[in-house]
Amino acid sequence: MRQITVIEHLLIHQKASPMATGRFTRLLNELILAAKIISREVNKAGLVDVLGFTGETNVQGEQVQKLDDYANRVIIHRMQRAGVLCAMASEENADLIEIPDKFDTGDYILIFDPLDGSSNIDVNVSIGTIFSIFKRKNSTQSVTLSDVLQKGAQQVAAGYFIYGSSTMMVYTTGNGVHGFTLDPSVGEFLLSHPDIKIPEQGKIYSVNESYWHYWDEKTREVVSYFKSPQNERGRPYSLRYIGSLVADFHRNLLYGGIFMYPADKKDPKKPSGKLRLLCEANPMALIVEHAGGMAIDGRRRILDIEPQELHQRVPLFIGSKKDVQKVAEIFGK
Ligand code: P6P
Repeated sequence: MRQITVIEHLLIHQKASPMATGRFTRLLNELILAAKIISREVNKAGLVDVLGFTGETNVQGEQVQKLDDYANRVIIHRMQRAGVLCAMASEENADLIEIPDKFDTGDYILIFDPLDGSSNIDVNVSIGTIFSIFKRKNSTQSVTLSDVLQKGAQQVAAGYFIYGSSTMMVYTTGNGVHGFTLDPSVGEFLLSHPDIKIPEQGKIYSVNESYWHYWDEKTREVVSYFKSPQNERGRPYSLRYIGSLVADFHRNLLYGGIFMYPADKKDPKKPSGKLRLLCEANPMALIVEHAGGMAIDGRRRILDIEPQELHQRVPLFIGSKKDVQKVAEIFGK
């Protein structure tokens, strides 16, 4: 296959699209540079002292690992200088991240999880960076939270970087889902998975079954369906669960299957489960829909949910269309 970089692909396939503007290309270029820097650190994490915890906790109440913090700082540093953003929001930061006056600004908004799956960093399991891009509604006044709290269907682009056996970038601007693999010898992400489509029905279900006793009856019925020999496939789905959303999602996107993080009663402060709407569910939902799949919270389409707050959590059932439709059917009974 001819070597095609991300930017080349964007320009070739979206000449007429508003997404091929120089400003969006600039945004993507800076994000890609940040990912290359993070990839370098992740890949040598075992060799230098970036493992372990900083001793702080983030807005989610999670202990911040050094690489989490490092990835967050790299993305903020690079993207503040991109000259195309009016605001950023990170899973690691409680509030909106302003763009200092000394930098140019634009109309794009970047929401990101700098290093998702970070609890796996020390054991060399794939982790990832997730990003979601909006355009602000009005360009007159200074940016406010209402500019950022847009429903997922308004995203102009979304994607993730996965730092695994190789480093990949998977993203969509609404014209299909495309995967690029980093060739470290040239330092470029090259097209390796053009026009990804998720199989209509999978053979894999991904969920943390240790929460069984914290789930409601409908959720238990859903999970029982996928592990039952009496389901429509006539055989149980295989359970695959890494505990790293980007890795679990990426495998199911390519092979087919369903990832579930249901609401549960294990933490009264998190009745809607652990995953965040803005920096996890929305970007993954945009990707999966443009790959032919589906994403719901059990009843509602993820991309239709009007966010109420920056770090709002949401139950997530995402993957092959027929499998997610089965979830909707069970919850809808
Ligand atoms: P649990 C990682 O911390 C993360 O946010 C996602 O990447 C992953 O899917 C989920 O949490 C795993 O959560 O409760 O199963 O350990």
